[in-house]
Amino acid sequence: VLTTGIIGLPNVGKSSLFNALTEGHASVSNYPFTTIDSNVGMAEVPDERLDALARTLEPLEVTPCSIEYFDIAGLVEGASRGEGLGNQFLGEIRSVDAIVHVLRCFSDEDVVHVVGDADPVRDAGLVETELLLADLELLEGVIERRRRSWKAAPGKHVQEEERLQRYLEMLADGVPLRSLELAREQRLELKALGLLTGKPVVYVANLGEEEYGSAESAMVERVRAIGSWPGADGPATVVPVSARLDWELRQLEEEEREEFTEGLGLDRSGLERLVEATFECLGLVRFYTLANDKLRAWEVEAGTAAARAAGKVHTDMERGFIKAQVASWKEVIEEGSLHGLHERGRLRTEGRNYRVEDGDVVEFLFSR
Ligand SMILES: Nc1nc2c(ncn2[C@@H]2O[C@H](COP(=O)(O)OP(=O)(O)OP(=O)(O)O)[C@@H](O)[C@H]2O)c(=O)[nH]1
Ligand SMILES: [Mg+2]
Repeated sequence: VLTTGIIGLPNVGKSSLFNALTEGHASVSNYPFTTIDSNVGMAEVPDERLDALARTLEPLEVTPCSIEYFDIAGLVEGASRGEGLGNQFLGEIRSVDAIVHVLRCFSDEDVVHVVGDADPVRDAGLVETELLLADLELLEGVIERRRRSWKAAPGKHVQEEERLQRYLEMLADGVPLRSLELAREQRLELKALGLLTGKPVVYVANLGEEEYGSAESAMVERVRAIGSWPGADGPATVVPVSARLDWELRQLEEEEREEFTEGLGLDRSGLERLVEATFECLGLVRFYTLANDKLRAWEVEAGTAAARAAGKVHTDMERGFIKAQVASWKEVIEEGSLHGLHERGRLRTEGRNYRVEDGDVVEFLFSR
């Protein structure tokens, strides 16, 4: 499954957000460093298309995609040198796919701010510096260890050596590795090395209740400007939430929740938007299968070929792939059933190299 690490300064609302996302029970208090041992929880990915398909097809079982969240201790300046609790916990999120960086945009005198007033851009800078320093230290260690094999086989690892040295220089210049445009293989290498600044980031602007839902907060605009940092290639992805309120909303019955969300002037909860942004920053699309009366959502990288997507469902399906029968989720809903589309010859037949599109409903045919 997809994994995500929630980071930020202490007392910015990380555990509140975690609870809202996972219906979890992490402790939340107005003291900094409430979280010491990290919390881990799964969240089902809210999916309106899946819900609509389920209403139409009335399957026995519905399984959405899920995301695993790690809620770690607050980071502080110097965390990478072992200050506070942060550094030791950074290790726990080295293997995640994406980072959710929570920024405190609410003012509340009852909730201590470890640095001063609400200033999300300054806070983001402090945390980013800690990530850069942690990566610098990690990469120096890696290079140190690899140097021996580089020496043992001169000329054989030139590219690797140059690449890692280039990363090291970037980090030393304060440029996060996520700003690099890399081929898939190299992105996987960054992930395998556990380099934090190489992971995509979604910024969460944790707004006060009164600001939530108001068209566009000035704070959110300021956070978006984080994208003008060295190496950043455009405005940052920012999702406004109100962690405390979203958590309260989450605990309501669905009908009541919809009423409240509408009353706040929101089309969807911040949590749904966050999940969507996470999928987007990872370049993932969702497709759906209906087999044995079980409807299920799957995530794959955009551009994944049908045969490979079939392998996500079952390895046998990739090996024995014959063809895929495909319709968009909207077509299925319009028709009312896959069978109906089939009867009327409206299911497209696609080969193994067909690139699965977001929202496809796919039936794989394969030989055992
Ligand atoms: N007013 C207001 N308070 C909030 C909001 N979100 C969180 N808080 C409060 O902020 C305090 C800290 O929340 P936590 O979720 O524990 O924050 P954290 O980032 O996990 O903190 P540490 O684990 O100590 O790093 C709690 O008192 C929350 O109720 C919000 O949107 N508005
Ligand atoms: Mg916490």
